Amino acid sequence: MKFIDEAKIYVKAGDGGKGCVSFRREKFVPRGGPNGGDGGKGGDVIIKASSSHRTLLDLKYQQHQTAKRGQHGEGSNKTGRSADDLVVIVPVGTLLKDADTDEVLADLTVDGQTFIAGKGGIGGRGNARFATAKNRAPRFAQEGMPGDERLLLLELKLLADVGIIGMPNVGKSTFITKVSAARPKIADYPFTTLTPNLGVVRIGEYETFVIADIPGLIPGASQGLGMGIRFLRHVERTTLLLHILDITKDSDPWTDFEAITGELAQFSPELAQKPQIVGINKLDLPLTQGRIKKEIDKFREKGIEILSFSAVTGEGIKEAVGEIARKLQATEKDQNDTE
Ligand SMILES: Nc1nc2c(ncn2[C@@H]2O[C@H](COP(=O)(O)OP(=O)(O)OP(=O)(O)O)[C@@H](O)[C@H]2O)c(=O)[nH]1
Ligand SMILES: [Mg+2]
Repeated sequence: MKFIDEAKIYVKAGDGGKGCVSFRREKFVPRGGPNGGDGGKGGDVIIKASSSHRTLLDLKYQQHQTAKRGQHGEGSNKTGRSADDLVVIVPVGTLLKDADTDEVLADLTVDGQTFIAGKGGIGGRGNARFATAKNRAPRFAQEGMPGDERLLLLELKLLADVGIIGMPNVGKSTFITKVSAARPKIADYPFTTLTPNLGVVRIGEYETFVIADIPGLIPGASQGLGMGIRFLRHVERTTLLLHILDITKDSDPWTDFEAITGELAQFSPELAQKPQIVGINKLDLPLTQGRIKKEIDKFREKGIEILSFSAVTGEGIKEAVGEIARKLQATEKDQNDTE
């Protein structure tokens, strides 16, 4: 299914139904009293998060979400029926903004969470309500109130504990395949991954964490090179980042590491500050084995501990997952302590 993480929609809640002007008609009674009923309420537009939805694709093609109007009131004091609410389903993790002011209206991070994006108008009162001692036969009734309308910007930001970042082709998708049931496409060319993938990693019997694989980053991504940096929003909510590097004939992991960290900072300083676990992949390759020690030392000199593993053979993967789980717990504990 196509992954769409942004949509702009116009919501219009239902207008209230009109109040009715009507008079009782009875045999032999020349003029009965007023009996026009009230109009019904218009439907609300409700945005609801669901974990069974993964994308905003549906909304890309249904940009107008209009709830029905209330029924008009009728004679014999019959109130018009209120319209049903219109429920628009979005994936969990959807942020709702007012498209005109950019104000954040709601962040739907829990399955079933709702936000009323537009309130339906109340129905107009029928003429029966306006009868007074002075005016026993009012010939007027109210219009219904208009339903709210507005332009909404929807932004999906995936919810994961760990975000995998790194240059294209370093083995990010291979890693997620190795540690979870996710099966993203893997291939020996850059930009194989075009949309984020989520995987659930099991640690121990009951504990799990969610890991997100996003498209590769390159130097200049913040200027729009490659796939750009807009996918970084999907790792913004994570607790920590797993930064995967590889060693190729003409590349140097430290230079790559600095370049990618620079791109993160361009996207958001908070993201660049997030705790990272750094790992060199493809440990099974002779080229990697020949240089790994020297490369690890370079990181150590800068005070950064770094892991090494092979997402193909599985060497070092268990240790990497253990380290991620440990750091996740430690970071979450720190965050809870400071809150
Ligand atoms: N030898 C070896 N090859 C690996 C390893 N991990 C990944 N590869 C290979 O490297 C290539 C790229 O792997 P991917 O997992 O698609 O890389 P990616 O980082 O997801 O790449 P993008 O989605 O393009 O950003 C594939 O041909 C993989 O088979 C590894 O540990 N050892
Ligand atoms: Mg990939």
